[in-house]
Amino acid sequence: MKKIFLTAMTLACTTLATNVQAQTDKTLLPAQQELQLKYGADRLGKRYDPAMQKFRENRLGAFVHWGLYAIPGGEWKGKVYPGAAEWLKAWAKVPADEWLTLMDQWNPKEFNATEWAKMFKKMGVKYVKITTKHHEGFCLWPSKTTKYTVANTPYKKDLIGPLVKALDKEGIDVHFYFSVMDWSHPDYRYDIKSEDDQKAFLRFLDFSEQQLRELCTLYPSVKDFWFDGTWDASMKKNGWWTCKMERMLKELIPGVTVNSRLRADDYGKRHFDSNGHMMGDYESAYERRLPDPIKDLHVTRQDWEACMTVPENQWGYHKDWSISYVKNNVEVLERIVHAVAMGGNQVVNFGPQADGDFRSEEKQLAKYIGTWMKENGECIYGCDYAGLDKQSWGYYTKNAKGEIYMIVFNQPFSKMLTVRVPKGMKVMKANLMNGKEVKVVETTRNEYNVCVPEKTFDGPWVIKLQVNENEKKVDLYREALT
Ligand code: JFZ
Repeated sequence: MKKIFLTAMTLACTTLATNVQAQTDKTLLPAQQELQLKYGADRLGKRYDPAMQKFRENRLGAFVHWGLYAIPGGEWKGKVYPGAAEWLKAWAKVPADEWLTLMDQWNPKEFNATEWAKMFKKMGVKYVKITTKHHEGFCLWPSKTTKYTVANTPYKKDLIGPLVKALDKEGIDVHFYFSVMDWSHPDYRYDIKSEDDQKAFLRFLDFSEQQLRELCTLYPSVKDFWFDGTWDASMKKNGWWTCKMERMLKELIPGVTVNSRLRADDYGKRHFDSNGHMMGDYESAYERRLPDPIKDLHVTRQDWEACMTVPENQWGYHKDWSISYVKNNVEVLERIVHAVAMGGNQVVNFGPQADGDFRSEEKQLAKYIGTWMKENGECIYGCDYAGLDKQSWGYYTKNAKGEIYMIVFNQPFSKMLTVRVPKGMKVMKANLMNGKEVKVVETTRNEYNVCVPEKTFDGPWVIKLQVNENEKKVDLYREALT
């Protein structure tokens, strides 16, 4: 299993790299020379409707990976596995039937949808992506399509419904994670090697379609579907289905957004079609990594969302966080800022315990991020790539009014920050978030020093710059860069 997964991942990444290349170096074919695709990109360029605009302005989200894997928490028959806890079934080679008997222990007595929504609200996230079904096949909603659901556990109750309601009430958008790959279903195939395989797989695709329709009917306020587990050869040979699902969801839920990971085209090309156009509404390949702030500026032209784990690679609950590197608060914050500074969203993962509560480290992290966002959130929400050269002190973002923020992670010894601006732009004034003005000195043409006070807290400074911006020139500069 591990081998299959790794091979699939390597392939996925290689394909992706080639496609990104095609996107960036303007080698896209003129429209009339493009391959005629039935299941390629449904649209060229970004979406600008209000729902997509909202997705983009949200910028900060939380991921929740919750399923049966939270019960063993990375340990099977006395052995602790260091790999991702939600993949434990694969690491410990547990047969599906045996794995699914964990359902007899599913009873999250501490689960409180209102408390969850309050924690996320305080953290300052604008959306929550929740695993409706991960690779194991267990559904957090009482699906009529399978017996592997919450309805057939001691807990009995729906988990998605109350969560949707509580999040809706707090004004937090709900996004559904959905794994197409399903280890519980006898008709799932990794590849299609015979007619029988295809027949079985078609039955499986029909089952998946029913599940998606059900989710749309039961929870019509959902804003986004984030697909996963679509890298197998079987899916690449059935790209038509991914296209059909994207269209179906968009018909059932007006404005819904869909990630690029769902999609494969007529030739099995994923994320980007054979003509190099992104499929779906936003790119979702930046997983536990981020684009390089100098080399990868092409991403600033598309919509994208990154997702990150707090330990090295644990999405589901793992009982032992001491076995791998765990990021500190400032590192998590830096990844949020890094993504926004390049025009993307960042989603921070949570892996709730089997009892329905969050581990203390995650609660503490949510609190830290929330405190910082409350004071400095205006440099995140609705902000974008600022078009300025990256400096080693941190990152820039830009709000809709064209004001620029400096988010300072590395406080220099000299307490002076270099700001290099494009021709035609002048820095007029700099203020801290508390309104206090800080000194700006023009050192040479198009270059300034912004002075920062002594730091007395754990986290980055935010400085807001008033610039007399010549939009046109800045855009030209950005064109030249990318
Ligand atoms: C997938 C899942 O296997 C994992 O358990 C978790 O849900 C994560 C969010 O998604 O893992 C992936 C999927 C894609 C890549 C890497 C890990 N990728 O494209 O590099």
